Amino acid sequence: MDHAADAFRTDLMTITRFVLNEQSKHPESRGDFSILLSHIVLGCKFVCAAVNKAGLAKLIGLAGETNVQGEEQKKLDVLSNEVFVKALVSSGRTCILVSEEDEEAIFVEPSKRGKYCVVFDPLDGSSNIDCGVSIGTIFGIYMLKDGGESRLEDVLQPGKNMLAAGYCMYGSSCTLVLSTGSGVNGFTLDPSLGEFILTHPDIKIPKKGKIYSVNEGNAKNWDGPTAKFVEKCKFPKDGSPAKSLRYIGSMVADVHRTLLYGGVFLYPADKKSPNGKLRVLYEVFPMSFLMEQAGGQSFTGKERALDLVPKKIHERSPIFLGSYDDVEEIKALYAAEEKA
Ligand code: FDP
Repeated sequence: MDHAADAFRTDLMTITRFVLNEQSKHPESRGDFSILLSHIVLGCKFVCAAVNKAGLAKLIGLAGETNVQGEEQKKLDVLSNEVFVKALVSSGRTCILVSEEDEEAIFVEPSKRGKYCVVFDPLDGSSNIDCGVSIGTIFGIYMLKDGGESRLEDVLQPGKNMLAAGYCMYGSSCTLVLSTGSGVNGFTLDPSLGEFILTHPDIKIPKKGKIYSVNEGNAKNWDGPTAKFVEKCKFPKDGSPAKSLRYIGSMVADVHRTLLYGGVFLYPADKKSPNGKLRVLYEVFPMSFLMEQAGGQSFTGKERALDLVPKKIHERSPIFLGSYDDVEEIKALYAAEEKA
């Protein structure tokens, strides 16, 4: 990419223009999906601004405490949830919302109801908030199953039924990565314009990577195949170079790096957490959807992650996702264990 020329580009592909272009490929479309996405984008911009101000706010005693006017300040994750719930409901295009922050699913009142169900984690990687490390919002979108009354089953669908998925990373820049089921595209927020601009068109993950990403502090509780895979990454027996370890502990940031550089991100099951840690609906599914759309794979240790049928909205699952060949190796280790 010619960055110098790029800096003076005058024909900008904004996310709105991109989504409208996609919409025009479906003449029957009434624009509902584009409207829904524009509300998600608004939520991302709001949270990005709040994240950028958070450190500063803390300096003057704001975040999570009482401000100079004696008003209680909301924690960033609570604030982000409120922003997304309000943005989604006011779009008039949603019927069920599942948020990491809310115990129960939200059923949108009839006057504001639409046909889409949105599952999301408004601010993932919350243990990184206070030290200013990259965090993000993750979302997935389903269509109401039979167009009638909305029921909880409408969000308990396998990930392969998602119409779209994405995340927004609040890092050194604010990056929104989106798939509507035909490839993956990345947009960077230009703060001077307040617009997300297409900067990473048609992202493809390298077929094999040089990085593995896992919380190795859990190693003593891992099962055989996970332990064998990580051992192979560090001490390959086939003459290939050892992989590098990178682990931020913020899923959006770790997955974003994996998508761009290749390699594998894993949050496996262990003896203490037999279902792993990450949530199926708003972590495992959206990220698996993006990985597959970028040419990678995603596996639970038993099956293709997107085939999983969740029984509860906050269910967890082990997850191995990333470059096609790396995940293939993990699948082979689990298959061998099953055979044995
Ligand atoms: P966090 O607990 O900071 O909110 O599911 C949440 C998550 O972060 C992911 O973003 C991250 O990948 C993972 O948990 C980190 O877990 P560990 O601290 O156990 O490594």
